[in-house]
Amino acid sequence: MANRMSFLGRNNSSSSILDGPRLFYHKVCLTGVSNVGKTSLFLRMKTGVFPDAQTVSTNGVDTQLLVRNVTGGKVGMSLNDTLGVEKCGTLTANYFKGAECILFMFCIEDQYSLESLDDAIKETSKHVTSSTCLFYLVANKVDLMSEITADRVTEKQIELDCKKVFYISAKTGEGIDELFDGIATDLNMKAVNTLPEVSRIQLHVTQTQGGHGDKKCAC
Ligand SMILES: Nc1nc2c(ncn2[C@@H]2O[C@H](COP(=O)(O)OP(=O)(O)OP(=O)(O)O)[C@@H](O)[C@H]2O)c(=O)[nH]1
Ligand SMILES: [Mg+2]
Repeated sequence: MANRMSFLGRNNSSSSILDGPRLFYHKVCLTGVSNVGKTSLFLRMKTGVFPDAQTVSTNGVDTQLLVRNVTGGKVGMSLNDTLGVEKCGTLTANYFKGAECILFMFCIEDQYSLESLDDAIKETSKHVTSSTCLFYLVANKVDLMSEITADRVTEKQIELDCKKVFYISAKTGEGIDELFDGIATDLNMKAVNTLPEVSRIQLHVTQTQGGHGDKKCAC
C-alpha cells in the first residue's frame, strides 16, 4: 500500500514502540471545528491522562504513533492532530494526504460543531474519499449534557458516509478504547482485503506467529 509508513524495529531500549516486530503505521487524522476536543483526545492517547490545564488552540500538526492489539496481531497507527477545520486553510493538503482513516469529531453539547462537519468533509474530499479511506463520526464530551438528538447524529453519519459513530469523553476516558480498538480492527481488515492474495497469506502467517523479526515480516 503506497500510503502506509513502515518502521524497522531497532535495538533501542528507550523506544519501546519501535522495538520488536516491523509494523505498518496507518495514517489516522482528527478533524472538526475548534474546541471539540481533538487535542485533548490526542494528548490523552499520548500521556494517558486528560490535560489538566486549558489546552491552547492547536497551531500546526502534531503526530504520534500508536499500536493496538487486534485479533491475530498488532495494528500501528500514526495519529495526527491539527487546528480546527475552520482555520486550517492550505494546511490540509499535506495533513490529509495519504490518510487511511479520518475521525470527524464534534462535541455533543454544541450542535454547530456537528453541522460544521459539512465543511470538514468538503475539505477532506479534496484529498480522500470514503471508498479509499475509513470515515468515522466521533461524538466527544459525553460527560456533558447532550443538545443533539441521536437521530440527528445518525443522519449526519449517513450524510458524511461514516462507517460508525463512537461516543467518547476525552476527559473521563469513556469510549476511547472502543474507538481505537474499533478502528484498528477495521484498518486491519481493510489492509488484509486490499493485499494481493500471496501477501494476504504471508500476513496471516506473520500475525499468527506473532510477527517477531524480519524473517516473518509480511512485506
Ligand atoms: N467536559 C469535557 N471537556 C472537554 C473534553 N474534551 C475536551 N474538553 C475541553 O474542551 C476544550 C477544547 O479542547 P481542545 O482539545 O483544545 O479542542 P481542539 O478541538 O483541539 O481545538 P482547536 O485546537 O482549537 O482546533 C478544552 O477546554 C478542553 O479541556 C471532554 O471530553 N469533556
Ligand atoms: Mg487542538
